[in-house]
Amino acid sequence: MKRRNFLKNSSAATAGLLSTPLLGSCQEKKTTAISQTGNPLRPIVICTWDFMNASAKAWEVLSRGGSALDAVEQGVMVEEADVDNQTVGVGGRPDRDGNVTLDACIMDKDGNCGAVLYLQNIAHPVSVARKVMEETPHVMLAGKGAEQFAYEKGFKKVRLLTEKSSQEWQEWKKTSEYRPIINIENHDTIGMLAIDQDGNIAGACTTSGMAYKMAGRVGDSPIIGAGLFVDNEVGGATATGVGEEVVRTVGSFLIVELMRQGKSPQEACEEGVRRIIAKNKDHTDFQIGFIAINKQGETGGYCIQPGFTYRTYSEVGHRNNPASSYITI
Ligand code: SD4
Repeated sequence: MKRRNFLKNSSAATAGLLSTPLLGSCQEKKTTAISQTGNPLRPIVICTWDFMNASAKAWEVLSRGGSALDAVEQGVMVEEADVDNQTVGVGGRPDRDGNVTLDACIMDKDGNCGAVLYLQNIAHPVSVARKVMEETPHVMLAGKGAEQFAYEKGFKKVRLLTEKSSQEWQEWKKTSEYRPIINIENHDTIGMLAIDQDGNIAGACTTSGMAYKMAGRVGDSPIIGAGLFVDNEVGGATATGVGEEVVRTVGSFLIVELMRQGKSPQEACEEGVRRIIAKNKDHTDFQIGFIAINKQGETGGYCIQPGFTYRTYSEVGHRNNPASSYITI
């Protein structure tokens, strides 16, 4: 693959009007929300990847006056329940030992947050994270403690490993080579941000993490500030991709702080990616995608490798937006 770095952020704004992702696209674009009334665009939802059903569910909640918090929870639950999504919830790919372990977090307009890490046997980690936020004095619960808490709250024990994921794992074990495939195998985590009719922002992020990871490994997705951050005065950001790199730069918090200092969501995502690149000058063979939204309902997304897309749903339409990338083909 021939690669060339983007050196500038100045390309023309292009609204993402595509119903299918432009995989490998090297377009650079800025997605700017414009309300027909000229007021901040709300309600609105944005999520990583082409998760049409999840964003539609969140929109359904928002458009009947529901809160951003309910919208993001119910939106990402669609992917957690989808057995065909092998990177989130039921059907997720297991770790090296064949165990599916889930990470999720949620954050509300008041800066309250909850997270579960390394959770097994529970279909909806985001809802357990919400219970941690609302019904405990803690922010994070991990492993057996999180699972026990979930049962106490009425969640049912389910088998997360599907036949398909199990067979793929058996196949993987023949070589046991850990080689994440950019944009496909390991990168379909859903991070979602929403603004409701009252202008309040919330976010959620949920994943089964990197396929065939070491037992006990936790990525960025349940880490507040890394995989997700929301500040109701400013906006929110969330991430997908190789979690270790997002944690090292506290990516989502960084992006929200950059927006606080005046950057647009697009500019802030681009700077977030550049910080990661700066720490990995010789290691650009991995994917990170950031999305962000500000209080006005403006959105942005940026990634390292071509191929990342994100969904937006507002009065302006339901769109799959190809994100511009640091590396182009
Ligand atoms: C992780 N960030 O566990 C997650 C993986 C991911 O799309 O985003 N997959 O590192």
